[in-house]
Amino acid sequence: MSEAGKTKFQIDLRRFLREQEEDRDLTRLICEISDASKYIINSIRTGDLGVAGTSNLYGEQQLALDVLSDRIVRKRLINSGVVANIASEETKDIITVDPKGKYSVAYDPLDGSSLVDVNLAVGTIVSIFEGPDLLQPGRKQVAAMYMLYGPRTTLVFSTGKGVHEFGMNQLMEFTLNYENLHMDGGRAKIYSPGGQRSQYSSGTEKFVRQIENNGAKLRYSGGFVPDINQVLLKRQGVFLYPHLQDHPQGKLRVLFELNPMAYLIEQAGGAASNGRQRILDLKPESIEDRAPIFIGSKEDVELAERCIAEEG
Ligand code: FDP
Repeated sequence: MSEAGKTKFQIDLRRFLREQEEDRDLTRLICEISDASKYIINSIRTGDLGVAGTSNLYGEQQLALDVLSDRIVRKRLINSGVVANIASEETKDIITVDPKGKYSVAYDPLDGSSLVDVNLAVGTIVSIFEGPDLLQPGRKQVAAMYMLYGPRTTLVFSTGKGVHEFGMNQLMEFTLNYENLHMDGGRAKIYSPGGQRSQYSSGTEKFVRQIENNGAKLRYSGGFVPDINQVLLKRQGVFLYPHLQDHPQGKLRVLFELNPMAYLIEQAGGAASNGRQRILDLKPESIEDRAPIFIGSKEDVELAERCIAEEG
Protein backbone atom coordinates (compact mmCIF):
# COMPACT_ATOMS: atom_id res chain seq x y z
CA MET A 1 0.00 0.00 0.00
CA SER A 2 1.10 3.55 -0.68
CA GLU A 3 2.31 6.17 1.79
CA ALA A 4 -0.28 8.57 3.30
CA GLY A 5 -1.32 11.19 0.76
CA LYS A 6 0.84 9.73 -2.02
CA THR A 7 -1.70 7.43 -3.69
CA LYS A 8 -1.29 7.61 -7.48
CA PHE A 9 -4.29 5.58 -8.60
CA GLN A 10 -7.84 5.94 -7.46
CA ILE A 11 -8.55 3.10 -5.05
CA ASP A 12 -12.22 2.81 -4.25
CA LEU A 13 -13.64 1.91 -0.87
CA ARG A 14 -14.68 -1.65 -1.77
CA ARG A 15 -11.33 -2.48 -3.31
CA PHE A 16 -9.50 -1.00 -0.35
CA LEU A 17 -11.54 -3.10 2.08
CA ARG A 18 -10.90 -6.19 -0.05
CA GLU A 19 -7.16 -5.48 -0.03
CA GLN A 20 -7.29 -5.12 3.75
CA GLU A 21 -8.82 -8.63 3.78
CA GLU A 22 -11.78 -7.36 5.69
CA ASP A 23 -14.64 -9.69 6.56
CA ARG A 24 -17.00 -9.80 3.53
CA ASP A 25 -20.08 -8.97 5.58
CA LEU A 26 -18.36 -6.00 7.20
CA THR A 27 -17.21 -4.82 3.77
CA ARG A 28 -20.77 -5.06 2.55
CA LEU A 29 -22.08 -3.17 5.56
CA ILE A 30 -19.57 -0.32 5.27
CA CYS A 31 -20.21 0.02 1.52
CA GLU A 32 -24.00 0.08 2.03
CA ILE A 33 -23.63 2.81 4.66
CA SER A 34 -21.33 4.79 2.39
CA ASP A 35 -24.01 4.67 -0.31
CA ALA A 36 -26.46 6.41 2.04
CA SER A 37 -24.33 9.56 1.80
CA LYS A 38 -25.31 10.12 -1.85
CA TYR A 39 -28.96 10.43 -0.90
CA ILE A 40 -28.25 12.41 2.26
CA ILE A 41 -26.19 15.06 0.45
CA ASN A 42 -28.92 15.32 -2.15
CA SER A 43 -31.49 15.90 0.61
CA ILE A 44 -29.25 18.50 2.29
CA ARG A 45 -28.72 20.37 -0.97
CA THR A 46 -32.30 20.38 -2.15
CA GLY A 47 -34.50 19.27 0.74
CA ASP A 48 -37.02 20.89 3.01
CA LEU A 49 -35.39 22.76 5.93
CA GLY A 50 -38.61 22.82 7.96
CA VAL A 51 -39.53 20.87 11.05
CA ALA A 52 -41.02 17.40 10.74
CA GLY A 53 -43.55 17.91 13.55
CA THR A 54 -42.01 15.07 15.57
CA SER A 55 -39.40 14.90 18.33
CA ASN A 56 -36.48 12.55 18.90
CA LEU A 57 -35.33 10.42 21.84
CA TYR A 58 -34.22 13.56 23.71
CA GLY A 59 -37.38 15.59 23.11
CA GLU A 60 -35.60 17.76 20.54
CA GLN A 61 -37.73 18.88 17.62
CA GLN A 62 -36.81 16.90 14.51
CA LEU A 63 -36.14 18.54 11.19
CA ALA A 64 -37.61 16.93 8.09
CA LEU A 65 -33.97 16.33 7.11
CA ASP A 66 -33.22 14.41 10.34
CA VAL A 67 -36.16 12.12 9.69
CA LEU A 68 -35.28 11.64 6.04
CA SER A 69 -31.59 10.95 6.74
CA ASP A 70 -32.60 8.41 9.38
CA ARG A 71 -34.80 6.60 6.87
CA ILE A 72 -32.04 6.63 4.26
CA VAL A 73 -29.45 5.09 6.60
CA ARG A 74 -31.91 2.59 8.07
CA LYS A 75 -32.87 1.37 4.61
CA ARG A 76 -29.22 0.77 3.73
CA LEU A 77 -28.61 -1.10 6.98
CA ILE A 78 -31.59 -3.35 6.34
CA ASN A 79 -30.47 -3.80 2.73
CA SER A 80 -27.05 -5.02 3.81
CA GLY A 81 -28.58 -8.28 5.08
CA VAL A 82 -25.94 -8.54 7.82
CA VAL A 83 -27.45 -6.47 10.61
CA ALA A 84 -29.01 -7.76 13.86
CA ASN A 85 -29.95 -4.63 15.84
CA ILE A 86 -29.89 -0.96 15.07
CA ALA A 87 -30.19 2.15 17.23
CA SER A 88 -30.52 5.63 15.81
CA GLU A 89 -30.17 8.93 17.62
CA GLU A 90 -33.47 9.83 16.01
CA THR A 91 -35.59 6.91 17.24
CA LYS A 92 -36.59 5.81 20.69
CA ASP A 93 -35.77 2.11 20.68
CA ILE A 94 -33.33 -0.51 19.55
CA ILE A 95 -34.84 -2.07 16.43
CA THR A 96 -34.22 -5.71 15.61
CA VAL A 97 -33.65 -6.21 11.89
CA ASP A 98 -32.59 -9.87 11.84
CA PRO A 99 -31.82 -11.79 15.06
CA LYS A 100 -29.25 -13.82 13.08
CA GLY A 101 -27.47 -10.75 11.70
CA LYS A 102 -23.73 -10.61 12.29
CA TYR A 103 -23.40 -6.92 13.25
CA SER A 104 -25.26 -4.26 15.21
CA VAL A 105 -25.10 -0.58 14.42
CA ALA A 106 -25.64 2.66 16.36
CA TYR A 107 -25.77 5.79 14.24
CA ASP A 108 -26.49 9.49 14.20
CA PRO A 109 -27.88 10.04 10.69
CA LEU A 110 -27.40 13.82 10.58
CA ASP A 111 -25.27 15.18 13.39
CA GLY A 112 -25.23 18.96 13.67
CA SER A 113 -28.46 19.32 11.74
CA SER A 114 -29.11 22.70 13.38
CA LEU A 115 -26.24 23.96 11.18
CA VAL A 116 -27.89 23.09 7.87
CA ASP A 117 -29.96 26.30 7.69
CA VAL A 118 -26.80 28.39 8.05
CA ASN A 119 -25.02 26.21 5.48
CA LEU A 120 -22.27 24.87 7.73
CA ALA A 121 -20.88 21.34 7.55
CA VAL A 122 -22.72 18.35 9.05
CA GLY A 123 -22.19 14.60 9.06
CA THR A 124 -23.33 11.04 9.68
CA ILE A 125 -21.64 9.05 12.49
CA VAL A 126 -21.67 5.24 12.70
CA SER A 127 -20.57 2.72 15.33
CA ILE A 128 -20.45 -1.03 14.55
CA PHE A 129 -20.37 -3.94 17.01
CA GLU A 130 -20.23 -7.64 16.28
CA GLY A 131 -23.26 -9.57 17.58
CA PRO A 132 -26.58 -8.24 18.84
CA ASP A 133 -25.43 -6.20 21.88
CA LEU A 134 -25.23 -2.43 21.44
CA LEU A 135 -24.74 -1.59 25.12
CA GLN A 136 -21.09 -2.61 25.26
CA PRO A 137 -18.04 -0.49 26.07
CA GLY A 138 -16.82 1.30 22.97
CA ARG A 139 -13.51 -0.57 22.94
CA LYS A 140 -15.52 -3.57 21.67
CA GLN A 141 -16.47 -1.76 18.44
CA VAL A 142 -15.25 -3.59 15.34
CA ALA A 143 -15.53 -0.51 13.16
CA ALA A 144 -16.44 3.16 13.28
CA MET A 145 -16.94 5.70 10.54
CA TYR A 146 -18.29 9.11 9.67
CA MET A 147 -19.28 10.87 6.51
CA LEU A 148 -18.74 14.62 6.38
CA TYR A 149 -20.91 16.82 4.18
CA GLY A 150 -18.88 19.99 3.74
CA PRO A 151 -17.66 21.70 0.58
CA ARG A 152 -16.48 18.17 -0.23
CA THR A 153 -18.02 14.89 0.89
CA THR A 154 -15.54 12.67 2.69
CA LEU A 155 -15.69 9.38 4.54
CA VAL A 156 -13.37 8.38 7.37
CA PHE A 157 -13.37 4.85 8.76
CA SER A 158 -11.43 2.35 10.79
CA THR A 159 -11.81 -1.37 11.33
CA GLY A 160 -8.95 -1.40 13.83
CA LYS A 161 -6.28 -1.30 11.11
CA GLY A 162 -5.57 2.41 10.98
CA VAL A 163 -7.77 5.34 9.99
CA HIS A 164 -8.39 6.12 6.35
CA GLU A 165 -10.00 9.03 4.54
CA PHE A 166 -11.89 8.72 1.27
CA GLY A 167 -13.29 11.51 -0.89
CA MET A 168 -16.36 11.41 -3.09
CA ASN A 169 -15.40 11.86 -6.77
CA GLN A 170 -17.46 13.14 -9.71
CA LEU A 171 -18.95 9.66 -10.17
CA MET A 172 -20.08 9.74 -6.52
CA GLU A 173 -17.65 6.97 -5.64
CA PHE A 174 -15.44 7.13 -2.57
CA THR A 175 -11.76 6.95 -3.47
CA LEU A 176 -8.78 6.91 -1.13
CA ASN A 177 -7.35 10.30 -0.09
CA TYR A 178 -5.24 9.36 2.94
CA GLU A 179 -4.24 6.01 4.26
CA ASN A 180 -3.23 5.58 7.91
CA LEU A 181 -3.97 9.07 9.16
CA HIS A 182 -1.88 9.57 12.27
CA MET A 183 -1.84 12.39 14.82
CA ASP A 184 1.43 14.22 15.47
CA GLY A 185 2.90 13.67 18.91
CA GLY A 186 3.01 17.32 20.07
CA ARG A 187 0.75 19.80 21.75
CA ALA A 188 -2.57 20.97 20.32
CA LYS A 189 -2.28 24.16 18.28
CA ILE A 190 -6.05 24.40 17.87
CA TYR A 191 -8.91 23.81 20.30
CA SER A 192 -12.67 23.47 19.89
CA PRO A 193 -14.58 24.12 23.12
CA GLY A 194 -18.27 23.14 23.22
CA GLY A 195 -20.81 24.37 25.78
CA GLN A 196 -20.99 27.69 27.61
CA ARG A 197 -17.72 28.67 29.26
CA SER A 198 -19.47 30.27 32.24
CA GLN A 199 -20.82 26.77 33.01
CA TYR A 200 -17.37 25.09 32.99
CA SER A 201 -16.02 23.50 36.17
CA SER A 202 -12.85 24.93 37.74
CA GLY A 203 -10.77 22.05 36.25
CA THR A 204 -12.07 22.57 32.72
CA GLU A 205 -11.53 26.33 33.01
CA LYS A 206 -7.96 25.74 34.18
CA PHE A 207 -7.37 23.32 31.28
CA VAL A 208 -8.67 25.79 28.69
CA ARG A 209 -6.55 28.61 30.11
CA GLN A 210 -3.46 26.38 29.97
CA ILE A 211 -3.95 25.38 26.34
CA GLU A 212 -4.60 29.03 25.46
CA ASN A 213 -1.39 29.97 27.26
CA ASN A 214 0.36 27.24 25.28
CA GLY A 215 -0.64 29.16 22.15
CA ALA A 216 -3.60 27.08 20.93
CA LYS A 217 -6.05 28.95 18.66
CA LEU A 218 -9.83 28.71 18.82
CA ARG A 219 -11.30 26.69 15.91
CA TYR A 220 -14.88 25.65 16.61
CA SER A 221 -17.57 25.09 13.99
CA GLY A 222 -20.33 23.78 16.26
CA GLY A 223 -20.60 20.52 14.29
CA PHE A 224 -19.10 17.49 15.98
CA VAL A 225 -18.14 15.77 12.72
CA PRO A 226 -16.29 18.71 11.10
CA ASP A 227 -14.69 19.62 14.44
CA ILE A 228 -13.32 16.10 14.92
CA ASN A 229 -12.37 15.84 11.26
CA GLN A 230 -10.32 19.01 11.67
CA VAL A 231 -8.36 17.49 14.57
CA LEU A 232 -7.76 14.27 12.64
CA LEU A 233 -6.74 15.86 9.34
CA LYS A 234 -4.62 18.59 10.99
CA ARG A 235 -3.10 15.74 13.00
CA GLN A 236 -3.33 17.74 16.23
CA GLY A 237 -5.84 19.68 18.30
CA VAL A 238 -8.31 19.08 21.08
CA PHE A 239 -12.11 19.10 21.12
CA LEU A 240 -14.05 19.30 24.35
CA TYR A 241 -17.70 19.23 25.31
CA PRO A 242 -17.21 19.04 29.06
CA HIS A 243 -19.40 18.49 32.09
CA LEU A 244 -21.29 21.73 32.72
CA GLN A 245 -22.73 23.05 35.98
CA ASP A 246 -26.26 22.69 34.59
CA HIS A 247 -25.47 19.52 32.55
CA PRO A 248 -23.10 17.29 34.54
CA GLN A 249 -23.07 14.71 31.75
CA GLY A 250 -22.32 17.25 29.03
CA LYS A 251 -24.35 17.03 25.85
CA LEU A 252 -22.98 14.40 23.52
CA ARG A 253 -24.23 10.83 23.35
CA VAL A 254 -21.98 7.89 24.16
CA LEU A 255 -23.41 5.43 21.64
CA PHE A 256 -24.00 7.67 18.69
CA GLU A 257 -21.24 10.26 18.96
CA LEU A 258 -18.54 9.60 21.54
CA ASN A 259 -17.77 5.90 21.03
CA PRO A 260 -17.21 6.04 17.27
CA MET A 261 -15.15 9.26 17.42
CA ALA A 262 -13.07 7.98 20.36
CA TYR A 263 -12.38 4.76 18.43
CA LEU A 264 -11.21 6.71 15.36
CA ILE A 265 -9.06 9.19 17.30
CA GLU A 266 -7.44 6.43 19.37
CA GLN A 267 -6.76 4.45 16.20
CA ALA A 268 -4.98 7.54 14.89
CA GLY A 269 -2.79 7.76 18.00
CA GLY A 270 -4.85 10.33 19.91
CA ALA A 271 -6.86 9.96 23.12
CA ALA A 272 -10.44 10.44 24.36
CA SER A 273 -11.53 10.82 27.97
CA ASN A 274 -14.53 11.98 29.95
CA GLY A 275 -12.04 13.81 32.17
CA ARG A 276 -11.61 10.89 34.54
CA GLN A 277 -11.87 7.76 32.40
CA ARG A 278 -11.20 6.59 28.86
CA ILE A 279 -14.36 7.04 26.77
CA LEU A 280 -13.98 3.55 25.26
CA ASP A 281 -14.13 1.99 28.75
CA LEU A 282 -17.51 3.50 29.64
CA LYS A 283 -20.23 0.85 29.93
CA PRO A 284 -23.45 2.43 28.64
CA GLU A 285 -26.57 1.63 30.64
CA SER A 286 -28.96 2.86 27.99
CA ILE A 287 -28.86 4.13 24.44
CA GLU A 288 -29.54 7.60 25.84
CA ASP A 289 -26.33 7.86 27.89
CA ARG A 290 -24.34 11.06 27.56
CA ALA A 291 -20.84 11.89 28.80
CA PRO A 292 -18.41 14.78 28.85
CA ILE A 293 -15.55 14.48 26.36
CA PHE A 294 -11.98 15.72 25.92
CA ILE A 295 -10.62 14.27 22.67
CA GLY A 296 -7.64 14.75 20.37
CA SER A 297 -3.91 15.18 20.98
CA LYS A 298 -2.85 12.77 23.72
CA GLU A 299 -0.73 15.23 25.70
CA ASP A 300 -3.63 17.68 25.99
CA VAL A 301 -6.22 15.05 26.88
CA GLU A 302 -3.86 13.97 29.67
CA LEU A 303 -3.53 17.60 30.76
CA ALA A 304 -7.34 17.84 30.89
CA GLU A 305 -7.46 14.73 33.09
CA ARG A 306 -4.89 16.23 35.48
CA CYS A 307 -6.85 19.51 35.71
CA ILE A 308 -10.13 17.64 36.33
CA ALA A 309 -8.48 15.40 38.98
CA GLU A 310 -7.50 18.54 40.90
CA GLU A 311 -11.20 19.40 41.19
CA GLY A 312 -11.47 16.44 43.55
P1 FDP B 1 -26.55 19.68 17.00
O1 FDP B 1 -27.24 19.88 18.33
O2 FDP B 1 -26.62 20.87 16.09
O3 FDP B 1 -27.00 18.41 16.30
O4 FDP B 1 -24.76 16.52 19.17
C1 FDP B 1 -25.17 17.44 18.34
C2 FDP B 1 -24.36 18.72 18.21
O5 FDP B 1 -24.96 19.52 17.29
C3 FDP B 1 -22.88 18.46 17.80
O6 FDP B 1 -22.71 18.27 16.43
C4 FDP B 1 -22.16 19.69 18.32
O7 FDP B 1 -20.81 19.45 18.63
C5 FDP B 1 -22.94 20.04 19.54
O8 FDP B 1 -24.23 19.43 19.43
C6 FDP B 1 -23.11 21.53 19.68
O9 FDP B 1 -23.78 21.81 20.86
P2 FDP B 1 -24.24 23.28 21.32
O10 FDP B 1 -25.53 23.52 20.59
O11 FDP B 1 -24.41 23.19 22.77
O12 FDP B 1 -23.19 24.24 20.91
